[in-house]
Amino acid sequence: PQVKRLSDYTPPAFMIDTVALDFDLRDGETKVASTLQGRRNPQTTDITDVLELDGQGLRLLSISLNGAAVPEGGYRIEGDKLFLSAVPENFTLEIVTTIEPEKNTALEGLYMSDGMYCTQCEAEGFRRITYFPDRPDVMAVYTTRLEADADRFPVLLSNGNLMQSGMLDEGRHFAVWHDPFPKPSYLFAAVAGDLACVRDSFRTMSGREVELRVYVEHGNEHLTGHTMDSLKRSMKWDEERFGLEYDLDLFMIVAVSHFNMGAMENKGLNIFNSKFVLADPQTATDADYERLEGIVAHEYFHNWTGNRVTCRDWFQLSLKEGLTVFRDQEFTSDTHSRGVKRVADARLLRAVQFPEDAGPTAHPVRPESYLEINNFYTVTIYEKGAEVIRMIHELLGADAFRRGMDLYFERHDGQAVRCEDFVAAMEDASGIDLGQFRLWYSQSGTPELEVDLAHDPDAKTATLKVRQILPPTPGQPAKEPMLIPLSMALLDGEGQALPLQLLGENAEDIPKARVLPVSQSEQVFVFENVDDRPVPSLLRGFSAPVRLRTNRTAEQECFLYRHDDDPFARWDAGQAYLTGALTAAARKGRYDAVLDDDFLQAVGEILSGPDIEPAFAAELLTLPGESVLADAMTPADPEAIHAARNAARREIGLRHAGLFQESYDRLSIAHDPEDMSTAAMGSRALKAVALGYLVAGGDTGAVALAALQAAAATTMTESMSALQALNNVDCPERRDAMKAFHDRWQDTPLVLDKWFTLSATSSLPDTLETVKRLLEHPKFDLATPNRVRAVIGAFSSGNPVRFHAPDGAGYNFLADQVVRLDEMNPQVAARLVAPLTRWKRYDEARQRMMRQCLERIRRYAGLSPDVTELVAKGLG
Ligand code: DPP
Ligand code: ZN
Repeated sequence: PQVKRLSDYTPPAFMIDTVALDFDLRDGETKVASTLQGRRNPQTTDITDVLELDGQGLRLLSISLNGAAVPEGGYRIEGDKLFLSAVPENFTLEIVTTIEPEKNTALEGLYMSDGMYCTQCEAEGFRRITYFPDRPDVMAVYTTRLEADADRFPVLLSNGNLMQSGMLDEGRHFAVWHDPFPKPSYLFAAVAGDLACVRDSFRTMSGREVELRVYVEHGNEHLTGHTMDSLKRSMKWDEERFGLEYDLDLFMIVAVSHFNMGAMENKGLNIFNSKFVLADPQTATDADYERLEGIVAHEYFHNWTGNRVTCRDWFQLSLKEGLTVFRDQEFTSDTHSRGVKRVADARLLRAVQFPEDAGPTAHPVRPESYLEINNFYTVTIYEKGAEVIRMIHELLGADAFRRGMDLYFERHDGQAVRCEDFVAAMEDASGIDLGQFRLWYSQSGTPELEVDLAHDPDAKTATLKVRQILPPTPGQPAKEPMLIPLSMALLDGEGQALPLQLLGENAEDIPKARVLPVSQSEQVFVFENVDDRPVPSLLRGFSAPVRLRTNRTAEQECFLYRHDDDPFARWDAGQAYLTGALTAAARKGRYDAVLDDDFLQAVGEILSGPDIEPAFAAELLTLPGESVLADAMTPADPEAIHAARNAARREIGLRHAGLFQESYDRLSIAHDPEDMSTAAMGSRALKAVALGYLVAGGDTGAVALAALQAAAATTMTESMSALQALNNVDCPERRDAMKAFHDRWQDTPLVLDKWFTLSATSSLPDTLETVKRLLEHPKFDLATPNRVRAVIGAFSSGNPVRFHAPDGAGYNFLADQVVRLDEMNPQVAARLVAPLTRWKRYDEARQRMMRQCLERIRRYAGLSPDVTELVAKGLG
């Protein structure tokens, strides 16, 4: 496989205006006839007469140009490319190929999932369906005819509107769909199956009636309510917040059980992992509800940011993904709690993106090269990309940002563009220079901000000294200083924000919070009229995706944890304190009195404080995860971290057993268990935290309480919070509750996945043995990505203390599974490799074993480009 480089981009020599596809779906072999109308690309001076098409795993039956069969010698096939020569200025190209969807276990292109046909074409799946210039800057109007057995595949769907349908001989039938909007091939979709349809409608802001359909397996109709509701709210929100209206008369979502990703935004025909469609309070947790809503919104929002304006090439992936994640985050913030959402997003970024940015697969938000684009659907492209958009939003302000969005659509609707075009629209609409800011797109790695406060009581000044450190990353040894918006305030002894008068500034309208534009390696900001030493509240609202280091004392961090009025900064002060205390304990190997009394008291105040939002309290009381702590310790010692975190949980649980019990009792009756309002979900989140700490405190009554909750639960949220509380305790109650859960849900795949994940993430010492047995479970199936992720992914990414077992058994297990899965589904196999590539963070013995595992994978004959790329980067 060849490395692709952004700098090698050339526009296509030929454009395709229309595509007519005809699928003859038959057992064993599907025939695909494609008719392309094309012409020379007027935007290029390329005078070649050779048309380049992509194709992978296709059997070519015939090819004809302007009505005449192309003779052998008129084209040549080299690897996954077909080169057709003597192509005139305008042409009609007809290509007939056959494919075998039944044998497609990679789940890219056309494949079968539980007896239905479906497609996944992003990023390069369309080339597995037919020969085509499979690149996003070739946008065409598609007409799709599907023909199949009428009994087994009564539902035939593709993008756009249904034009025609009817019966044929031999019990077959057909449907013709037409999508009037030009689109790149990665947005093509088709479905054929026996599905139930749930219908609704949405009236757009201009008064058009849009038909909404959700297709699911028969018997699952009652599980689609939250999906339909989320869709309608997303449509309304996009109209209100961005003035963006849906553009077709029909919007469809199809749920499939075998899916590599979460969901896919195909024009007018979204295809979803069933995990993110099906939900009711009995089978889905509150967290599942929130995730489902966010994903439905995300895919819907792509209709404008991704589909109407798409990417020129895959190096621009964050153009649509970063922007669309920003949009779905805003939707969730407007719908639920902004502060809680900000904390959740920061938590994810720290737990997953910062380590990626610090490891051997680090890449910029706009990468410059790749071997396999599937490996670039990363937290950096998505979540860091969204942070970059958020910083633009903060730098410009909401109004100018909205004008920038309007200008972006005005300029680029119907085009395939670059990240640069988005930034330029924002600049032009606001008049704000984003020159230096652009480095966020090209420089990889997480910037570190070192912020020290000094107070001079005589001069009455407070001085913030800010240093930015840009650590080297693969291919980028040295970097230029970036523009980092640092949102801050100075708090007095009562926690009140002080006026922030910068040196030499007029004393009028002095704000109490500011965004400091940090743009140099070292900078100093001096504030006047500060009588007493203040405590700096920093990076408020997580104003930039950076690592913050300060000279604040543990005492000051606890003070902010009590008093900061900015939700993120308050939570972050607590996390900073905890990270310091827990890693110190882990380094010393001493697990008594891990936490200061000061902090424990603050926890008590949060629990008994009257006016704190329960969902936010739950965040404040949740310790940094083991992976975040490992990231702050060099070399990371997974066992010491596990011990320190457990010790801290025990201390908190013991100290406040009474308050946790009170909270638990109060929250148990605060809402109906099936009330899915934001407030009810928040109460349950805090109740789960309380139960967790009661069990962590070691009281035997607490285990009985959790067991009782598991047995009596009438909803999945109640069930799961009880099982999670028991999951790391070696007791008969855990075994009984797990068995009862398994027996009750063994025929409900999405719930059984939860059982698999609980089993794989228990920190009990024998978990690896359990996981190996799970692979022999009758319901385990390597061909089902959700199940693979629920067992193998959960163990290797969600159970650090067992994955990093000192004998290397966890590493060997993962290497074996990666190799086994790669033959079947490279994309999912590659996703599993990441934990092995982070060997630099660990001690020498672990480093050696992890590298040996990577070497062992690399030596495997026939390894996919997907896994090859990650293993090669991992070995450095
Ligand atoms: N379906 C994936 C997403 O929406 C890739 N586009 O992010
Ligand atoms: Zn997306």
